[in-house]
Amino acid sequence: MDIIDDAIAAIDRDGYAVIRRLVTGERLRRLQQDAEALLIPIEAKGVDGGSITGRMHKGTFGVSRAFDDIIIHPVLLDIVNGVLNPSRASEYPHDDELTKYITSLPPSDPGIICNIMIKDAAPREDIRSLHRDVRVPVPRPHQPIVCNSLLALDPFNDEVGATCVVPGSHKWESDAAPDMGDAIPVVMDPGDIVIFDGLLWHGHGPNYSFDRNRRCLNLNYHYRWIPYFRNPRLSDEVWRDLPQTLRAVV
Ligand SMILES: O=C(O)CCC(=O)C(=O)O
Repeated sequence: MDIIDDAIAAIDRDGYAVIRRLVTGERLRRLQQDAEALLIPIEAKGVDGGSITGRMHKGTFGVSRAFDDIIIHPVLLDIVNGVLNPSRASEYPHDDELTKYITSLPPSDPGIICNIMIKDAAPREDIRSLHRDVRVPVPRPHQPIVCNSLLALDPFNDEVGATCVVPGSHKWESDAAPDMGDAIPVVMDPGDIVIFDGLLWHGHGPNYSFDRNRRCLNLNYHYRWIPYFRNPRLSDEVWRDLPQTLRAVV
């Protein structure tokens, strides 16, 4: 068992895995700076009620080359390809319905695509409610079709709104949302990454601090046939210069 197999087994069993220190040192500092430069204000829910100014950046791949090497980080890609590999995944009760649904769709490239955005939990920002990232009309549970991940750019802990997960909930049949009290925080240092099955119930806790942002890169890998999350098209000039491994997943 190595780090990749361990992570794939944990995602299969618990719905999520954390890889420590995926990015470190100078590379991490540049990621923090590049993410900070792109974040734009949005309206968010405050812990004291009412709205506050939060921050986010969507469509990141279309405007920045600063994260390309992270999208194709070999450890991350090996884990994602393992999780989203139908012959490697365990059997789930509704795999047949999933196959039937996929064959009913117009033919599509069978590959995997990554959508990248930057997320923040701003000081005094309230929770992101628990949710699943998979919305296809197939009964649950079924094989993973979305493998989401959040690369911490700041410390993730109970004070600043860590991502929280309900372990094992990717195998639940019911789509009834669990209580926030059922979720546990994913405590991480900057450079750590949490990778999870899109069927796992997850969200983030409140950022109680007055002055600490909780930023992350959100890399969402999923099958191309899923009709959401599309990357903006790049100009031919930019596209030509991208490595083939990257072109295959964007
Ligand atoms: O920002 C977080 O910690 C949670 C993000 C999330 O819920 C998602 O990407 O679906």
